[in-house]
Amino acid sequence: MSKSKPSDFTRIVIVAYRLPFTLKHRNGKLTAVQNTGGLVSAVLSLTQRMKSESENETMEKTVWVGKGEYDNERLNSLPEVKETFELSSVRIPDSVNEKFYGGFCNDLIWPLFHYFPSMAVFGQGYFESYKKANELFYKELRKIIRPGDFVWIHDYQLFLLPAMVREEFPEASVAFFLHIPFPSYEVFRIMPDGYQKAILQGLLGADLIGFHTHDYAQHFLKSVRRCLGYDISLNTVTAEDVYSRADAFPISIDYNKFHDSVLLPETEKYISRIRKQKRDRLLIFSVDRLDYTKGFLNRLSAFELFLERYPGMRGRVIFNMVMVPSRDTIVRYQEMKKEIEATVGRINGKYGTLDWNPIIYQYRSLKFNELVALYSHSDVGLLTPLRDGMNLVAKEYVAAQHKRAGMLILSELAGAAAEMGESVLVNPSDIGQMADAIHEALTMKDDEKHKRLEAMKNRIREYDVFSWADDILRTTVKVKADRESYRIRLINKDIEDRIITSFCKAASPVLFLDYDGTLVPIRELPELAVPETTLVDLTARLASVTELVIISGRNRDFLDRWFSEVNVTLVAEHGAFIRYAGGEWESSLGQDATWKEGIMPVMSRFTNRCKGSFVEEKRASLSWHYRNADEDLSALRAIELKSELEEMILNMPLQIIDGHKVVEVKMAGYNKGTAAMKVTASGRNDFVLAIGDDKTDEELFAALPDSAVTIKVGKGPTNATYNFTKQTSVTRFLERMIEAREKQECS
Ligand code: GDG
Repeated sequence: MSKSKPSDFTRIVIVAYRLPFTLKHRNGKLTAVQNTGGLVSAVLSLTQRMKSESENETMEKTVWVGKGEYDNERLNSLPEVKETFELSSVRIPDSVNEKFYGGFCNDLIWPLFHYFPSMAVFGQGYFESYKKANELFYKELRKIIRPGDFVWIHDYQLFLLPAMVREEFPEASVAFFLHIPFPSYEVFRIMPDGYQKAILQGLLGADLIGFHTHDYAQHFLKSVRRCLGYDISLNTVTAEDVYSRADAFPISIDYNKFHDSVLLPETEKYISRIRKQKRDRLLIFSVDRLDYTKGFLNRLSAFELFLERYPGMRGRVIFNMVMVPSRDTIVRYQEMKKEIEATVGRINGKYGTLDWNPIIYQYRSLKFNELVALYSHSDVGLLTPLRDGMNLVAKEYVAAQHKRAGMLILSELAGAAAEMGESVLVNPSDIGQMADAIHEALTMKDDEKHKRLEAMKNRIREYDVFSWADDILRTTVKVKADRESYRIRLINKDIEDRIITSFCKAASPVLFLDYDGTLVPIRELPELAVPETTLVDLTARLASVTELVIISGRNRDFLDRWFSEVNVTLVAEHGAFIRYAGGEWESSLGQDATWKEGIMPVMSRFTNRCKGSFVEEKRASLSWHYRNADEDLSALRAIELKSELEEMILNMPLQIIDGHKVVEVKMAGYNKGTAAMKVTASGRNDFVLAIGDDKTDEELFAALPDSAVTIKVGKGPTNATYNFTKQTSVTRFLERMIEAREKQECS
């Protein structure tokens, strides 16, 4: 098992579409200005901290791989770069980049993942260019990767990269973080099947796939289940060669930087300008890039309606709307900009007076201190995107509040809403609600504002961008360790050989074999899962070399019908009945089965509410099977059924078993574990082996002594020591056991 701690990493390798510097080439001279985003400082601080954690100072400079035009040598000799990162630029020809970045990323993924499917363009050659660009990134990355690296890939431009890394470097530690929303499966599946699979499989190359919110992570997992059919258990996806975890890691900000910068002299300069301009008026602000996801027109309509509904506010409020230039060479964006500007002009024309313009509109980016000044002196932050992965401006605005407090109005469709429930949350399509929210926020009492802000500030301060980065790194270490221990548990040839050797040496071995999913594959209907003659022969041959127990949830009739001729001990209905080889059925139950009369109607009702599910009645139990029903609906119904049943069986000697696609109610006091204990009670068995696939087999694995060999068929958490990946491995393994023992004539 891996013992790696974060400090065991010797280097961080970031891969993102953009390098962390803005490069300018003027008069033959190249200059670099470090980008001020949270990610850049988080990564630098993480490197610093890991350096101080690894006492021997083995931590190396962080490498940042991104699209760039200049030679690495030239870039890395720039004084501004030398201090911080080692840059590695990926050259992407314009012809590829146009269809990769402009096309697949921004014309397809961006609108689709932000729930604008009608704006998604499925352009010719987009996907091929996307693949090509990911390959170019990989070509650069593979030159760099070394053992001890933590490779951290960012955002929707690089969905295919993690799997490329995993294929060539199976031992690498890889995290991926998505900065935009991951849409619900119904939207994701609008893309052609091939794109869906490539994106999901690409991402599953990472140990950890991080999203801003729990919902995005769940959308991703659901897409994996529906599109690839992989097993998912507690956010962990497992399949042949895949072991990946998806979870929420809401990105944050450098809280102290935004909070403290308000008090800096460089900021004060801008604050006095704002004071002069606003005088005794109230100030509302918004800052976003020019993009259709930001909901500018809805916001303007809401502000207009606010002025109409609350005439007393006219002349007393200014809305400073900052729109940061972005993609404005594209016609669609130019048109959007024109429409926004026309609307601003119309509202100002309608309500403005000689000394008051309701909207101040700026189409430019602000200097950092100017931005902080605006945050600190605005009475309301009106951040109402139609969709946003997170929205960092909301967190920055809250962090910049001091004694003079403002209030945040936040779209419930921004990822930030999941953590900022104390803000005034609005639906950006509900213009009336937004208009009222503006009034509510502007007139909110100071006490109330402080109370709400404190709660949000504490959260952002506690989980700032540094904790966020740290959290991702530590979780990746954990997932990697889990992946390794998981792989160790998969049975390989050596382990099989060792088991068979001890089996051969044993004087009195016993084997417990589950039936469905272990001896035969799971079938759609239980009655279809009948053994073939080869299986009956196999069990007969096994029974001639060892004591054999078939331990099943099936009823007595079924087991009798197929195995009456075999010298085998049968356990029916999960331990309710035992028939020792050559003996009669013995019951572990009382006779009263009237409890079924209460349970049956409930299960029948759920069958009617969930097409494809059915009830199976056995002597000692009732089961609601849902393996043939719609995946999601039945999962929900199963939860409802369990909770209804739990209430019903309170104070009754009954037990609910949450099996594989089955909810079963049975009498309490016995299970496969108690049955196995009865069989092995004499203590004579010097070799015990159990194989099973279901949750009910877990009780068997748990009850057996540590010396027993326990094997789960399938993946996922288990009490068993080993796993087989597929049912067919069981038959092959049993054949080997028989042969080995027959050859040694030790039966
Ligand atoms: C993605 C997702 C997610 C903005 N204007 C100016 C300026 N900014 C700074 C802000 C803030 C950042 O840029 C914008 O933050 P967003 O949250 O809007 O993020 P994006 O970079 O657009 O995009 C988004 C984010 O990634 C993080 O994962 O939240 O949902 O779309 O930090 O302060 N900074 C300066 N002048 C400006 O005019 N100095």
